[in-house]
Amino acid sequence: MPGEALSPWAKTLSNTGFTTGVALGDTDCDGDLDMVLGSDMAGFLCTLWLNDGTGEFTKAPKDLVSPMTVAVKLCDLDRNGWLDLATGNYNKAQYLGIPNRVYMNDGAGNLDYYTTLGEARTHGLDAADMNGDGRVDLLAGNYGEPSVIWLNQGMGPVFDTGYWNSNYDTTAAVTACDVDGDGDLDIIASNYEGEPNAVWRSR
Ligand SMILES: [Ca+2]
Ligand SMILES: [Ca+2]
Ligand SMILES: [Ca+2]
Ligand SMILES: [Ca+2]
Repeated sequence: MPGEALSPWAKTLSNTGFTTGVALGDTDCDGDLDMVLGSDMAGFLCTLWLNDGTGEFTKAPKDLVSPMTVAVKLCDLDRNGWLDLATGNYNKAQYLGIPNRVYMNDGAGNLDYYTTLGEARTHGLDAADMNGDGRVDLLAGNYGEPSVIWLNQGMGPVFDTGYWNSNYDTTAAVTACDVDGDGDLDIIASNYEGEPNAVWRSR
């Protein structure tokens, strides 16, 4: 109701430690939003939390073996109606790139490791159909090296890259959106270390 105060409702999930990424989506197709948490600390894995429909979350039995995950993104990569997961990974302590990962939903709500995507210092992820072919592509914003669009070629899916490279910016987050209203998706990259943020317009 307009003007009505929100009821205080603070709650915590059991400790997963050093969480750096969160994504919400209905991973088990039961009508409520579930949650994936990523952690960039060595020794902590990604976790999937299932919603009982009232906002109470229970951790799925199986953790996702995705090391040093800074960003998580849920999206339907194979267009079967079940949300899949991409994780952006980065060894911050050693300033090293490590492979990003893709997990496919098995159609029962389980996210199974599927493939890696490159080896970069990925800090930000987004998912959108960048080339308008109906398949969701993945954007990886990388820190101190070129950022990349992974084009979804279907057939599994298989990914191809080279579609978009930025400068060697210290990119911390990326998002795809149509900023100039011409019907195609552009990209906003937010950069760290005092660098200008950037808007990349599709032409
Ligand atoms: Ca659900
Ligand atoms: Ca899927
Ligand atoms: Ca596409
Ligand atoms: Ca545009």
